[in-house]
Amino acid sequence: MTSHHRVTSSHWGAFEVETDGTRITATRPFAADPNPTPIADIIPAAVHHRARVARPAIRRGWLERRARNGRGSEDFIDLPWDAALDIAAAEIDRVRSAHGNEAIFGGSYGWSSAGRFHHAQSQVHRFLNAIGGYVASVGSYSTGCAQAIMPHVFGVDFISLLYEHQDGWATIHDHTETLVMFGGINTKNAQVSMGGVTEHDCGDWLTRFARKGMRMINIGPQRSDAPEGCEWIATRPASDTALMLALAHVLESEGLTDLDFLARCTTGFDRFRPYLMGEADGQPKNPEWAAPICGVAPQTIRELARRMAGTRTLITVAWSLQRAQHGEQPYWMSAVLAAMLGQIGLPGGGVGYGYGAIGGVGKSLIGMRGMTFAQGQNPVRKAIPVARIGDMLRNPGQPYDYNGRRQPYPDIRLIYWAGGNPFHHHQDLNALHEAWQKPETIIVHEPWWTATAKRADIVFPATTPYEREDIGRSNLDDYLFHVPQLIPPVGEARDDYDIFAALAERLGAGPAYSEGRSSAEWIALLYADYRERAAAQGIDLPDLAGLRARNWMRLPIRAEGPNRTLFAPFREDPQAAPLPTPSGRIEIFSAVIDGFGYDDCPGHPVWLPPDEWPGAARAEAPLHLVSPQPGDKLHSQLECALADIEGARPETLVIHPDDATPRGIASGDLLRVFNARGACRARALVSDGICPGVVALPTGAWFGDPGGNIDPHGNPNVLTRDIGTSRLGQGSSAHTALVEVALET
Ligand SMILES: Nc1nc2c(c(=O)[nH]1)N[C@H]1C(S)=C(S)[C@@H](COP(=O)(O)OP(=O)(O)OC[C@H]3O[C@@H](n4cnc5c(=O)[nH]c(N)nc54)[C@H](O)[C@@H]3O)O[C@H]1N2
Ligand SMILES: Nc1nc2c(c(=O)[nH]1)N[C@H]1C(S)=C(S)[C@@H](COP(=O)(O)OP(=O)(O)OC[C@H]3O[C@@H](n4cnc5c(=O)[nH]c(N)nc54)[C@H](O)[C@@H]3O)O[C@H]1N2
Ligand SMILES: [Mo]
Repeated sequence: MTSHHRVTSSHWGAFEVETDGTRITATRPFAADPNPTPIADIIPAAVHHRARVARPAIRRGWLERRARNGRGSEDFIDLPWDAALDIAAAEIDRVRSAHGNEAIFGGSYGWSSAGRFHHAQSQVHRFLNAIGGYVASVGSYSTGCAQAIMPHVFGVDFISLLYEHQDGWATIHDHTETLVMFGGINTKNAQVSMGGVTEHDCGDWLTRFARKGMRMINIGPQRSDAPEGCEWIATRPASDTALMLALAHVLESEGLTDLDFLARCTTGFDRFRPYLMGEADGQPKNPEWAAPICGVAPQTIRELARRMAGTRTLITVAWSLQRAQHGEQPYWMSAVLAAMLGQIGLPGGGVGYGYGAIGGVGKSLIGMRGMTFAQGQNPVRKAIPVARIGDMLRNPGQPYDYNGRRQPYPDIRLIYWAGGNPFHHHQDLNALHEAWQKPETIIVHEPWWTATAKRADIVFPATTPYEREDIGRSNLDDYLFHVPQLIPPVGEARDDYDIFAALAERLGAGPAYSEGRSSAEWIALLYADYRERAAAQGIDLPDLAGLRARNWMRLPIRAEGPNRTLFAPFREDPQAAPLPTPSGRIEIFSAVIDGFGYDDCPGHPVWLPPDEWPGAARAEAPLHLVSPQPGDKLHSQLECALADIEGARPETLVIHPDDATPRGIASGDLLRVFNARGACRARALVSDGICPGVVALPTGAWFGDPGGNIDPHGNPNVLTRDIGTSRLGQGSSAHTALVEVALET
């Protein structure tokens, strides 16, 4: 705590922190990072912000009457730690005795902070497991839909596909001639990565690609999704599957399909082809059919298809495409299109997912997994798809479909959240606010008074990473950090670990949770184990004292030269190296999915119009809203301090001149953005860098007023729709929403 300039690591990278012993006074870029992000600049203001939770707090109506209504509007009463812990432990015990542990929801989704030990997710799950279990959640808001569909197509789980089986940047640089980027590759998003990205190199790679003469084509609603200088084919959101089908139609009608690859490495083209060519439904999926759907001229589609067939082409797909109703379809169809091009398994060819979505994708690293704090076993073997929380709260006991299974939603009485902000991340927040009044008790750990903390009954103040010691390491990065404690805890904040240990003790599960160890002892143990595994791989690491003294080090795990993906041996000999799909090949038609009988995700990719998109626009909501990730922060984190900056809020909404002019809107104007689900304020930015008929409002502004009132800060989730992508994926459909925009009077 005495050191004054130390390096710390975060989801947005490493940075130097300066303190006066009790307060963070400044941050500075980390010297080894060629492109440091400015996200850390706001840390001093955020860490000492008036929005910090100072003391344990209990909502008045809950404390006095166990009242469930009043969440979000009532005041809180501060309590001493022991009193608050006693009350929380007694309540958890009451719920588990009266209703069983399956009445406790501990999915607790969220990014919380980086750091291997102080990971709120692992800790809340370990705690709830130690006291008898909880209802969990599976998948993510990021890629939940892809995680369900892609194993049916390629046989590998989506996360390992991303991180282990895709071409690295160097391979793309050396081999790709045409880079077709659905949803772009956005360096704004590559600022962050789960657990951290130390060298921000995505932008440099894109510059190198351009310098080499690679043709880079951004396909999507916003020009800014790819670096300046890339070609931009402006398309409407949710139309990618139609465009991909049309590209496939051109290949097939012009004899450009790689029939040999299809025969050797795929199954089911014979089932898909009649749909593509229109023999099945009388509608050929040709460029003339796709043009009015996606807004791209037929000739542009034809030329692109020919170019893709004639050069080494890598199709990349942003994660945003699957965060929409029927998000399974563009993902599956991108694989089918790549298979028809026949370049899967060739270096720099085929298809890849999420380049630029986070900073780690494209870095080729060898081995060395991170340290993890074991969560234990969950005796309650129930988990919902993560984005279905609203449905779960609204429909206890009702059945829901998910990837071939049908199960009833559990009846939740107590929600425990640590390290996430559902009143940032979930869709249709006004509806969530209603559903949120149903459980008897809601307990939240938070450093800040977020919209979720304000809607809890019991709030425990958590430390930030600057207030505790940890180890920093991401599986997608090649640096290792000792994360020093830089300042004492702010207010009465405690580490999540200590809060759970105190509760576990009161619930008779102290030893099961803590095994008698302090945080410092756990960190020493996790690191010693990690060091041993490193040694087995021939990597010599200092002991903990040594790492503490060094603060950080680069690990020698960067793969040199082009990498070889899972698909190369498969391509060479699909018999000898089959994929782990039922057929051993890439599944263009999936008998398994077909067998589920879902009309919203049939046996091969199809174009299904969403319920809300420009083709279904109505007078009261004519514009398609996309809500991308914010460039100035990570989700809703640090927002309290960013919002203090003069003129920064409400958030900025990008709108095309064709849509702005008839509404009398100019850049800088204050807007009301609304639909039947809710309304928020926003600040206009009129730009021809967005497709007409589409508006973009980033996520992350703190949700203000519930109910019919207008959200003052510009949180798009008052407008988004809370439906699953389909019965297969049940992912978040954040990008499926129609809105109207008007000058705020
Ligand atoms: N409309 C729309 N909505 C979206 C998306 C979209 O594209 N459009 N994207 C979705 C996606 S992909 C994601 S991943 C989610 C992100 O949603 P979240 O991950 O829930 O968002 P964060 O703001 O990162 O929330 C993390 C919370 O943890 C708190 N925290 C930080 N460190 C600690 C700690 O050490 N202990 C504790 N107890 N708390 C801590 C922070 O203060 C913050 O409130 O949003 C989703 N929502
Ligand atoms: N700075 C910063 N970076 C982040 C995050 C953050 O909060 N801040 N969050 C991280 C997280 S958790 C995740 S999951 C990733 C998300 O990574 P992505 O999901 O890839 O990113 P988004 O920003 O949601 O969307 C990228 C772009 O896709 C375009 N788009 C939207 N809908 C469509 C569509 O239907 N078709 C096409 N072709 N394009 C479309 C939009 O113009 C948008 O700008 O980002 C990560 N990176
Ligand atoms: Mo995400």
